[in-house]
Amino acid sequence: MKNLRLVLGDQLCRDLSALAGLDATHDVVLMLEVREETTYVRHHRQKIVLILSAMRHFAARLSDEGITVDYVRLDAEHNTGSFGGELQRALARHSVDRVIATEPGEWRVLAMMQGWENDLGVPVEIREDTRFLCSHERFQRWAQGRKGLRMEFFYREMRRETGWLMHGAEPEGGRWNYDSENRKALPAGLESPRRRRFPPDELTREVVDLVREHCGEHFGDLDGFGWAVTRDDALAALGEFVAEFLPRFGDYQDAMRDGDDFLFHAVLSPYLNIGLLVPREVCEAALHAWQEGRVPLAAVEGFVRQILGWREYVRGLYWLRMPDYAASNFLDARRPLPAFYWTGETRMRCVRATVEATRRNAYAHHIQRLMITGNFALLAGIAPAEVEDWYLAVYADAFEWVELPNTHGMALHADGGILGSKPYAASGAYIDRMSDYCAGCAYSPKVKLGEKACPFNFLYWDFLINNREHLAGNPRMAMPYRTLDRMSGERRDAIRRDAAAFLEALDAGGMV
Ligand code: FAD
Ligand code: DLZ
Ligand code: SF4
Repeated sequence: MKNLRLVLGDQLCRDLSALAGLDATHDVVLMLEVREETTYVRHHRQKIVLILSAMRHFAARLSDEGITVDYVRLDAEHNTGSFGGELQRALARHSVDRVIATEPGEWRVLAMMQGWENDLGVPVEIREDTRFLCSHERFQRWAQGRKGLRMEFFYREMRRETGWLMHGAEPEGGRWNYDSENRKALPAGLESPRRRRFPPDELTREVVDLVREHCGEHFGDLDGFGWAVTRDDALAALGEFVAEFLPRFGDYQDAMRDGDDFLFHAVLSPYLNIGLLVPREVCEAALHAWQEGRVPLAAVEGFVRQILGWREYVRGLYWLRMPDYAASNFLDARRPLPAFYWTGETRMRCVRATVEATRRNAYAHHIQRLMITGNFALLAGIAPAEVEDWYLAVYADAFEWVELPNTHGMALHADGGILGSKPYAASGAYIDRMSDYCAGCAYSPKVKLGEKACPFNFLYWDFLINNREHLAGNPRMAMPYRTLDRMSGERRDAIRRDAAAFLEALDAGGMV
């Protein structure tokens, strides 16, 4: 039997289910660079280079093994620009009995894939993506019959199942979660170590030129591209992270510093999400360092929680709830996305710094995504779909299965609390405590009203006022509503006035 085995740009893993049982004498691996995928949102140019270059390196690795790879380049003559169109052309080139694919990471692509058998008249086998630690079936079993789908309980079950950080039936150290120890601000003199970047080789330089030519209007710097595009280099990045950064990952997980773009974070999400690394080996590398006494328990627990907990949980939730999940808009947020999400032109230094870092690196760490750009979008009532398109475009690690629950659920509370028990809304005081942004800002986090006031301050209270009917009944919001209700009527009026003036200027495209 001759099979055509499709490998997508975020499936660059030698153990991919679509490659299982491959017979190199007959089978052909098909890889497709297509315009539709580079433009369904205007991806950051580094993200496109990362994916296309990693695809080309992966194809070369398969060829070196003696596997036949049919690789269609973006600028190939007659490239139709879509997966479906290119698969049809490939079927005319190869007479095969069957197409084998691994399920994609996005609902949009799964819907396409499910139509191929009918449209193309060839059997299409869609296999489960076995790179994850929790299968769809396992997640559904966990979710079944539960009133709330809190990540913490899912995580505990996964800890029990993997045996990671367990001492018999008990969590290592007696606690499941060391989150409360992961919220330190950065001490003034503490520098994060220099992080290795991977200078582009000839193949990557070719892709950089291609992307410069074809995606000129896309967001994002191309100069200084330094992502790993091979498994070997991604493994080197993992090794460096575990040795140099992980020991302090827990302590400063929530900190932000202007100009220090990566701090003690892993910066491994793009590699995990496109298949250069798999979650099991990443967690095991961290656990091994802890077993050898090189990493404290709080740091390794914090890290494992992100991957075994959050990453698996958001994927489970995405596939459990899609396609309806994306359509909800619990807080009825409708404002268009402000232009400064693309230009960075705002007087709010925290937002400007986050957008500029995003443009430089196709990366911002979790707290910048959640508590700066996400928090602003939540407080200002930006329409979820517009915010989601932005997140999907600008980060190298953004694929809908992971981007959507984080944006729609965690940052915007647009799912009405399926993912998070309360909105992550915060005023300027939080940002001031966790970063150095406020010191150089045109606004002051200490000032609550008037021209100098930090917009996050009055927008925070205005958000609570506007969303009282949706949020006041939430026990976790009781305290802020009590504080709001203790304010004088004049103070509340002043908050509303300042917020309205700010939002009017925002809508008019003024410099805010
Ligand atoms: P670290 O902070 O060092 O964490 C280690 C690893 O844990 C990451 O590599 C990642 O694989 C995993 N992880 C951590 N937090 C999460 C999370 N909340 N959900 C899933 N995995 C997590 N992550 C993406 O991979 N793709 C996205 O498109 C994406 N969009 C996001 C949008 C918003 C609004 C928010 C608030 C978060 C988003 N995240 C996304 C989650 C998180 O911000 C990134 O995974 C993280 O910043 C990646 O950087 P890192 O590798 O340095 O992670
Ligand atoms: C994101 C992306 C881009 C920019 N380009 C391609 C491509 O040309 N070919 C490809 O196979 N995949 C690409 N991808 C990744 C896909 O968009 C991704 O596989 C789907 O979104 C499913 O997760
Ligand atoms: Fe951001 Fe407000 Fe601080 Fe300025 S004062 S950096 S707007 S939190």
